[in-house]
Amino acid sequence: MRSCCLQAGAASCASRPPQLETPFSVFNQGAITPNDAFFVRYHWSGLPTSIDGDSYRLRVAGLVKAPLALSLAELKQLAEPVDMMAVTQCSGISRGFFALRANGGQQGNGAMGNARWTGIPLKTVQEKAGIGASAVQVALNGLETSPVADGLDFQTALSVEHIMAGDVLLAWAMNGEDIPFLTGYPLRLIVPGFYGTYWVKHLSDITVLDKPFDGFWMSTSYRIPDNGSGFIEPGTAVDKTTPINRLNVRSFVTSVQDGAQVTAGRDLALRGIAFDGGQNWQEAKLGKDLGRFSFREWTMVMKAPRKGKHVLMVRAVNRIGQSQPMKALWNPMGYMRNVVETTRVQAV
Ligand SMILES: Nc1nc2c(c(=O)[nH]1)N[C@H]1C(S)=C(S)[C@@H](COP(=O)(O)O)O[C@H]1N2
Ligand SMILES: [Mo]
Repeated sequence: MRSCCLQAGAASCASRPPQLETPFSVFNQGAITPNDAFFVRYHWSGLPTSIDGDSYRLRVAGLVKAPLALSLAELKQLAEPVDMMAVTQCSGISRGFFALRANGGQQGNGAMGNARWTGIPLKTVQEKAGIGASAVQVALNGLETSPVADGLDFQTALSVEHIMAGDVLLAWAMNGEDIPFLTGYPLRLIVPGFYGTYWVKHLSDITVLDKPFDGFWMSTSYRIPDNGSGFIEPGTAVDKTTPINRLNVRSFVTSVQDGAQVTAGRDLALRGIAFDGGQNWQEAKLGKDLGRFSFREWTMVMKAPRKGKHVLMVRAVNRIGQSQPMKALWNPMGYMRNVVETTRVQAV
């Protein structure tokens, strides 16, 4: 595809940006989330309604020896393409389930997805531009703008060190097709193991900086308590914060819905998904390993449940012993929810 648009003749977005969650049943169909069911989230409604893949350029500027303006064709020539399975999850996923309300979109569990991304390491482009020795961070901006004059443009930043580690990708394909418009056509940043806020869509500008980026979405928003866990007791004060970063451990039952009826006395096959910020799973009954940043399917059999109510719980533990709390942990922005999920079933 040479260009992509929202819808033929679409005028522009309404005053609110599109927010779509993946229907939860999709997660039971496999470890890969299909392109047409992938959740969508934007901060501002000022999206372009069509993007021409031929005239698109990725600009690299700031503290570099040679500023760049690369076409998609040039980018694809820069290095051998890399394929990577990786989960993205909105920082505020499941926020709507907190008993103590947290500000922001009241999301359910559908603000996540796992896909196979194809692209080249951002590191390759940085090396081509030649990063200055005093470079500290890289600011990342996409094509959309705020519809209001004083709106704070959505930009995030990553450390030079993180990018130079090599696993951050500039991706043009998702599950073998061009990245769909609302998922970031024509180029999206893939930051494996990190929350969605860094996965900038319609990436157009990369600016190398000699100090930490001070834009609103890094300096004020998307920050968590800087206390190791990122959580605090409701009602206590937060003294220091740090930008949200790695995904924590999470798992779900996908085959049975909360409140479902099942047959008493007959084995109940259960399946689901689990993931974390890039550690490997150690437990048995796991599905195919699609890589350490991917969803991992799991299955098990619940031996002939007796008649009556049962509560199913799923809990993942990674290789270094990190797991999920039994009671939801909290922070003022409602980020990073990873409580052990419960699915109630009635055996009849
Ligand atoms: N250009 C752009 N990229 C963006 C955002 C945005 O508002 N604009 N939101 C970020 C956030 S907070 C999330 S959770 C993910 C959502 O990705 P998706 O829409 O593909 O699900 O995109 C990230 N990248
Ligand atoms: Mo997000």
